[in-house]
Amino acid sequence: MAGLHALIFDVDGTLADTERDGHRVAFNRAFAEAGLDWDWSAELYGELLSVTGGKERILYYLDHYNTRFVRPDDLNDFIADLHRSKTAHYMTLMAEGAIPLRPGVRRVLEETRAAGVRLAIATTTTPENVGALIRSTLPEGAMEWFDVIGAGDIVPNKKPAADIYAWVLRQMKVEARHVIAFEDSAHGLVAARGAGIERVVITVNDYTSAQDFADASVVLEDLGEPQVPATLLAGPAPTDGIVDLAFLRGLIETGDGLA
Ligand code: XBP
Ligand code: MG
Repeated sequence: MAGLHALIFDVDGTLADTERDGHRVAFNRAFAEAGLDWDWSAELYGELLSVTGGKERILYYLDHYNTRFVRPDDLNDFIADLHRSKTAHYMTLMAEGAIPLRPGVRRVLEETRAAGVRLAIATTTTPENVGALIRSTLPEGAMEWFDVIGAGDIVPNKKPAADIYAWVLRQMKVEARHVIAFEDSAHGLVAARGAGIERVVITVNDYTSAQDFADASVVLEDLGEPQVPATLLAGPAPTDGIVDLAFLRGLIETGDGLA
């Protein structure tokens, strides 16, 4: 039996629904502060999410949606400055407690950690943003719950490239067959599978629910809470609609799942 040794969590859309009311709002505040008339609607933002990484997303927006913008000579510096400002706005939003964790996330973190399962993070967003979300939603000291936090520009290629998951696996010195990844998007699923992680739990959100999750182990609306079971979209059903340690161990040990 393979055994469950570690869980690796994506952040945006998975731990919390941070995209529409967190990152998008922070981008717009940074644009306004820089005197730009750019305004990313919730709908446009859904299209921009096809590119991961905030700096990469701004460039994609200029290349495809705002081609008339007169670019400064130092475009990369200009984008990096805008993105720094966006990160500051995002951290302010998190400190104000703008976004809660998704259902079941804290329960799964606490239950698995108590059982000796190691926790880690693999995300495209910045380390500052990860810290801001964790500090605003979990008890003091919760950063220490995570053995490894893989975030932002520490790898050359962002999701759907496998780099960040491969980096986290290397840092943890854990084999992919002992790991379950948690993701909300097809890009994230491809990244995890690309690093050799065969078990991936998908919790969809409004931006990702129509994406292709055929390679996932299970697809749900969320992780479920007692009295508030999760809706199952594909794969094996967790008992009482609650993703818990026993269900996760089952995914690893029986090889149940779509993939
Ligand atoms: C998240 C992202 C990030 C955030 C913005 O992807 O694509 O770019 O939208 O964060 P994932 P930054 O959930 O797959 O990690 O602006 O800090 O990049
Ligand atoms: Mg995500």
